[in-house]
Amino acid sequence: MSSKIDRRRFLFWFAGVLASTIWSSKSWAGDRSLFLKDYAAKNDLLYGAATLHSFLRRDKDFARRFVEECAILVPENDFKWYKLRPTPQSFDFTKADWLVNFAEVHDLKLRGHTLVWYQALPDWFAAEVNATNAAEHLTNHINTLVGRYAGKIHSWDVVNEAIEPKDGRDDGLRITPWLKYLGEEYIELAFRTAAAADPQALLTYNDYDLAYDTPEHEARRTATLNLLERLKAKDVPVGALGMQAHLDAGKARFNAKKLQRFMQNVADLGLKILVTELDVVDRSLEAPSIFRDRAVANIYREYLEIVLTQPAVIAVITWGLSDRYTWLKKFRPRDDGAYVRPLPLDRDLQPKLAWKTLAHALRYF
Ligand code: 9MR
Repeated sequence: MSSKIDRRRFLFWFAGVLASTIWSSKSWAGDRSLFLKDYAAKNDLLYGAATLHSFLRRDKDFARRFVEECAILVPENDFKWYKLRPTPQSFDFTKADWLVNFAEVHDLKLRGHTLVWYQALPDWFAAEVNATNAAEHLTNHINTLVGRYAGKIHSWDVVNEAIEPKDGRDDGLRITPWLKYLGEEYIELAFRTAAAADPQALLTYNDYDLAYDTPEHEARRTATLNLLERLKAKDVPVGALGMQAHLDAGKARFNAKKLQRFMQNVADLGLKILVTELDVVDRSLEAPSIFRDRAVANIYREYLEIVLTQPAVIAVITWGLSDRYTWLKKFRPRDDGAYVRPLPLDRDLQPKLAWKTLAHALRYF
């Protein structure tokens, strides 16, 4: 019995290895004439990825592949408060400027991420910011940063992750320093300030855990929609919803109808939708990469087949491009120590099944 299973497992594994060898062979890669951004463009979509200034600057192969595959770049960390604000009075734009220039030179659109978040704040924040000066800190940060790059940013994540139903408020808002000091109005203030500083940029509300058919995700969908409705009712200049989509190949599945209804409700408010931080955790999957790659690619396909039916979607952005550089290496490491494989390209910058799935979904859905 067990030897039969072993034999079947081996054959399955062998077929997989064969397929992956053929798939990732140089000849295939050499024949490739279209990249993810090209498939997306055929369907009026933008494809892009998040990355760091340091990866692009010191890894020339990665930078070349980034420019080949992507039409839009998201600074994964370099536009956050803790990277930009050495002191309460000052800004250090060295890395942000480098990225803006890189995007310009390589004809990439650029997303700003992120203006108002409760995480990634500088060390001085807690001691410095209080109810009296919070509004001034918020508007000064937004005016300076958004104003500096006005006209060069495709879209700004103005407010990030402002919802947390588990915090127990009726409106589902997350209890953050901004909420504590300024009340719900901090959200409106942030959007209005950003719109005045750069009237051209698409202003986005960005959040996570919106995809699955679970009570937690349903609660966040409801609270998010309610927030967007309140903002629109007050003519707050919010232009889009960012759905992060950090998915997990080992977790709950989608309910196409519920997700599509949510997205339709968002679209009915006159908002665009961006998939802003797509990746797929492979932590709970068995070790051989061929199994993992197939499961991860399936999640990409399932998710995109649902969300890309919504015409309000304008962009699909993965949180990283290659498994060489992914936050999940540190934040969701595998117990067996194997490299995590959540992204379209492998560590050698070669396309995986997830790449093929993305290309197909971007083109045809
Ligand atoms: O990937 C980012 C990681 O490198 C940072 O350490 C972390 C804190 O700044 O933020 C990660 O990106 C997050 C993004 O900014 C907002 N959505 C969730 C992302 C993953 O945690």
